[in-house]
Amino acid sequence: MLTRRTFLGGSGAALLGAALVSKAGAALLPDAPSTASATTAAPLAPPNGQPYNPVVTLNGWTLPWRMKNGWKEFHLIAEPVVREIAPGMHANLWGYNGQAPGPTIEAVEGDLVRIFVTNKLPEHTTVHWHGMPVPCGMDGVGGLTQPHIPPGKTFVYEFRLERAGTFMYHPHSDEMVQMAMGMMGLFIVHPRDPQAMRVDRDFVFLMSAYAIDPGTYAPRVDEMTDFNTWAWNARVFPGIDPLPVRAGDRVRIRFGNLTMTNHPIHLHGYRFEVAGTDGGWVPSSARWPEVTVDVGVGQMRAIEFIADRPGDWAFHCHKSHHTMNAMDHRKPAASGVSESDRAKPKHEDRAMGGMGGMGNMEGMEGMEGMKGMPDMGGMPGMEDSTGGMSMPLPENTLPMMTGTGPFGPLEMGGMFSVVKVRENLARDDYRDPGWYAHPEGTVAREYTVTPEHA
Ligand SMILES: [Cu+2]
Repeated sequence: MLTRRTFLGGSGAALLGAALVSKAGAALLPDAPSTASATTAAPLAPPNGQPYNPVVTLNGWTLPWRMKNGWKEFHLIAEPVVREIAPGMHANLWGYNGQAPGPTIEAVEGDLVRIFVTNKLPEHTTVHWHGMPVPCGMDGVGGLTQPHIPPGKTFVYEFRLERAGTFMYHPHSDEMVQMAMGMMGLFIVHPRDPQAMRVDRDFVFLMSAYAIDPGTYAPRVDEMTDFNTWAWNARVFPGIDPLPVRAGDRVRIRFGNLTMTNHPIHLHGYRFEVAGTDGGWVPSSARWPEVTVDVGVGQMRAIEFIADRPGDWAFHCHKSHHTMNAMDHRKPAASGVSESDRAKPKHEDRAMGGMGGMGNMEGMEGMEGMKGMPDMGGMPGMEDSTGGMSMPLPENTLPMMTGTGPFGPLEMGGMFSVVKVRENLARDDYRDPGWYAHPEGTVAREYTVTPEHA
């Protein structure tokens, strides 16, 4: 084990650790690349350092770095951002380098990393490296292991990456507010040996949730339980990009949960094994087949499977209210259903214009405020699924159940995407291949009595 002094190369400046960077030093800070885009960036092949197989961050990107005297230097800027949650809805969040979640940091087991954090928020912050073995003073717990980073200041974190795995970063400073505002990111530490734990496609995303009232743009940060926007990488269906996969690929999907409840994540068409947790890789002798894995608060799971069944396979949280977008329980009637109509027996309720298209909504209170039945003008890919009823949504508000597939409305929202497994996809092709062309005779169809069957 390196001593702290040799580990830091004996540099007096480096020994400041998670400390303030002086004004003179600020000119030497690495670039802090930023993006306004919420689309999935191509994997960033490492331009220097130890080779590795980069991950693909769903609706996200990887932060470039510079090498300096053997250190990988990254620069995070904590700042207010505007995130497109899905076409038709933007949220005023807090994040890093132009987006929330922040960019994925990728490096290699054994690397020395130096991460500059500049605080452009209106309040103090810190960065905690969730799950990572770091010196205690680099753990980022404001007040406990370091002073909070005041607005306008830059701190530096330095540590060696001791263990490969999937980690997260988030503030440990006014935490409830800053996490509710979307401050989080992924930190992937690749194995030193590029052949170890090798897969063909390696997707990552973070689960986050917000309380954004219909018609508004910013999360309510005092919310403790009643979140209404269930997101993967701060996107909701149909804003979440699909996961294109080449038939025969070994696929890994890693997901971390920084919401305030658990998410049973379910993949159709396959069984998978949990190959990794926040604690590291799971030995193959300790794995078992699953089709759903529950991810607790603050946990990470990495699932792996061989993509040997072509198709468009649904991939989603199995809590059905997490595959829907916001509905408003508090607003006055927006559906045109009066309080007296609402009190009518259910068969009368169903007879009311168009409500049948909502599916069976028995037992759901607050029908009068539901936002599932919008006027969809100008929102591509989100046709009204109710077949008739149409009323204006508040501005900046997504329909509750939305998305259109090749066979009609999907009636989904929130934490839902599609793993698209295709023959003849190029190794590095992550473009949406469109909808699956089912072989003839393999799609469920209406049964009709024909003379042969009679
Ligand atoms: Cu969920």
